[in-house]
Amino acid sequence: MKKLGLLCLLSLIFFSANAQDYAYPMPEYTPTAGNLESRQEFQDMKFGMFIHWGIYSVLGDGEWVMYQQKIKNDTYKKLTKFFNPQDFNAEEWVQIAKSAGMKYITITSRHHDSFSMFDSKATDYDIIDATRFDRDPLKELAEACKKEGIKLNFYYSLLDWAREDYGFGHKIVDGKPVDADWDKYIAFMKAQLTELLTNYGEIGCIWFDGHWERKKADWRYNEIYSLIHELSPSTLIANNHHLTPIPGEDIQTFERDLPGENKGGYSKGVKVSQLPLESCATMAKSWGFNLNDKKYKSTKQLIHFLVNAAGKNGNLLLNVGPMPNGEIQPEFVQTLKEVGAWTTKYGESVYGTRGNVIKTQKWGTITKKDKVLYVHILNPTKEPYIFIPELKEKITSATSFDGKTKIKFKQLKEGTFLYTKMDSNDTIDTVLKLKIK
Ligand code: FHN
Repeated sequence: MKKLGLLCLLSLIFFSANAQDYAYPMPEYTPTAGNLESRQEFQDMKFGMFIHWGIYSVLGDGEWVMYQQKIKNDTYKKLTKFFNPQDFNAEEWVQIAKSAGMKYITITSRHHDSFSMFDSKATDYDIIDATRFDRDPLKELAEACKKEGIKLNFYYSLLDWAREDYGFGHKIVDGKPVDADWDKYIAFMKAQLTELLTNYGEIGCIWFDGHWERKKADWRYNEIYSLIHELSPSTLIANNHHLTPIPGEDIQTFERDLPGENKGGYSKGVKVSQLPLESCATMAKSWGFNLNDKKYKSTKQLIHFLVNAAGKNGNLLLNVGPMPNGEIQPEFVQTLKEVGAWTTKYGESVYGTRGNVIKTQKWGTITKKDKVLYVHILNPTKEPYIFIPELKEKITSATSFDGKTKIKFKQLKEGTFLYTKMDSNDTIDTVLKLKIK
């Protein structure tokens, strides 16, 4: 019942998705050459690990536990005393991501609960000042990522349930919360973003979240985005506001959905833009560690998500919520290993590809790299062929993925027939290669 109430509330919050609703000044923005290059690199990477980790993990009830269990801030703060993740090993996390085939990591630097998971001089409510852990996990992660060639991105919550200057729940008048200190809050965020962009090496992306809680506020993106682009022009900005992107942003995100879809309920009316696209998804239901969440997605489901995202020209940012001891739960590690076996074999058909070659079909989708089309048969047909509509490119040859078996095809004006045996040994995805002119 509690969950149903929350769902209703969220769907109300997310109902409107019109970028024009945001009526405040935006930065004058022309991306630098370095920024445009980062966008290409981002698109080439295709697969990233999302990490939701905070003191909430102690309660094992997801990252919204403070809100859902109506825990007052003074009580919630006691969690800092129990958070001492002695088994945290940044190298291990990076290895798990890397062997799954993930090329980047996006980690929560501060979530809605207000707690900063990094050493921040802008607040004492951070991992160094408020816990006995006495280590900065983002610093350790930044070092491990650098060593292993993994890009590091920071999630940053705009919404804050605890700070007085934010004034959670206060009415918004003239773009600001009444009886709070909006100027101070904006200055605080700018100070933290400056820390995140100057103390952790090169950061691939700042990934904002929480705008949707305050749609009528002036978030001062003109200042915030300009600050980021000035401090680090190649760093990309994503904002999970569930709107069509607004000026100054470099990536468009889709929560629990493929680009252009709205099955998750967060993307109603959202138009797919020309920016690099990214879908984020959970491995079970929850983002933050949830002891009771056993709704694990299968390896096959996750690979299909990755391939379908690539087919729609997007990346997949797949989430893990580490446990309070600092480890990623074994169920996720196992599934990621299996995903890794697939990406090791078929990665070529995903990394560096672009999508939107055809509309997604019942049987699957297509990705493209240079003069090769990768046909992904995700749902084998009953007929001994598949039909590919709308294909403009002239096919010169069709083979199995390993190139060893030739495949008969007939290319007509209306589309192409590929006479293929669906590989019953490979029920996840039968990948075929079409060479084109
Ligand atoms: O409220 C958050 C949620 O906790 C999580 O961080 C997801 C990730 O996309 N975003 C928000 C809901 O839109």
